[in-house]
Amino acid sequence: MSLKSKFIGALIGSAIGDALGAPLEGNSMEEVNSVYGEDWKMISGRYTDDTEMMIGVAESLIENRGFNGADMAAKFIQNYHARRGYGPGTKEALRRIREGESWEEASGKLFGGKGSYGNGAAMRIAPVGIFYYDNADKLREIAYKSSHVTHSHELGKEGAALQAFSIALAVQGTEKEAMLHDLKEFVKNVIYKEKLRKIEALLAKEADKKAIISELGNGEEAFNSVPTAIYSFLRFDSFKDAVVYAISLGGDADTIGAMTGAISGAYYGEGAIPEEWEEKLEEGKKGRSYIKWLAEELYRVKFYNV
Ligand code: F2R
Ligand code: MG
Ligand code: MG
Repeated sequence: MSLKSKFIGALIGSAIGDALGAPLEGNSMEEVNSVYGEDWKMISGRYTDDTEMMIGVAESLIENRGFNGADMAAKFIQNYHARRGYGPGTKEALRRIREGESWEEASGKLFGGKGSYGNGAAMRIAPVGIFYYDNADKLREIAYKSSHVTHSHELGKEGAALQAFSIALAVQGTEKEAMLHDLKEFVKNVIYKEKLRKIEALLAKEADKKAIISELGNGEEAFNSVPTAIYSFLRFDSFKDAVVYAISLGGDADTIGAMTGAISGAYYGEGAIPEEWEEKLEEGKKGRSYIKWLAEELYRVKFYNV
């Protein structure tokens, strides 16, 4: 499978997971499973803040041939539409920057000066995961820096780096068995190390959904959602099964769907994404064609530097 197909799969897969999970965000696993059976249809195809911010990350990397914090913050602000449903911390960080604070300082003022550990940095990280898929040190550096625009807490940044590295391993085509080992070597924070250990144990016994939610989480915190997305990807053998499972856990369904979709799309490539989902994903100025174009541009800049 071509690398270009993996680049497109990661970005479109993320947007599809987001749009598929969006109507279910905030519902419990029991509520989701009482309404949905086997047939998972894309309802509106509208994406949320997850994809709007991912678009900003991609645009900025392309225009700057790499990371530029002031520009990335500006892209987030230009693209911002409150109706996409942003987290309160991210909203506040972007307001501060819009009103003149520097992008380096704004996010550190949130949550009593601790910074955010929400999953808002991880949910948008797919462009970093594909662009730096072949350089783990650079990937970590840019994942931390791009997170810092809105998320300065160590756990928010580490969650984004872990998600980006999962996407990178998927682009490389790393065998699933080897992936957990590589992720454990990569991650620095003890909370994520423990979650990766739990993933291994849960995969070994095909645990039920209640156990996954209580052990890995389905919330808005990066440490309660990034590991859940990695688990969803590792447990299943297709893009569709992984993403449907991720969303069926309820809770932060759009975001866990987006992160599972990004890893799965990077692993299986665009061709493995159900056509009926891709066709239903919103079109328009920054819709599915634009997202595909961004992935192609990241590929072009990376490999041809033009
Ligand atoms: N905001 C939403 N969904 C609610 C509205 C959707 C509704 N359908 C609508 O249309 O209005 N979803 C999006 O937000 C999540 C990403 O959040 P982000 O960007 O990380 O925001 P924030 O506020 O920084 O963090 C999220 C929450 O985590 C807790 N938290 C974070 N850091 C904390 C700290 N240091 N101490 C204590 N708590 C902390 C807080 O509860 C934050 O609000 C995604 O789901 C995205 O889809
Ligand atoms: Mg969202
Ligand atoms: Mg969400």
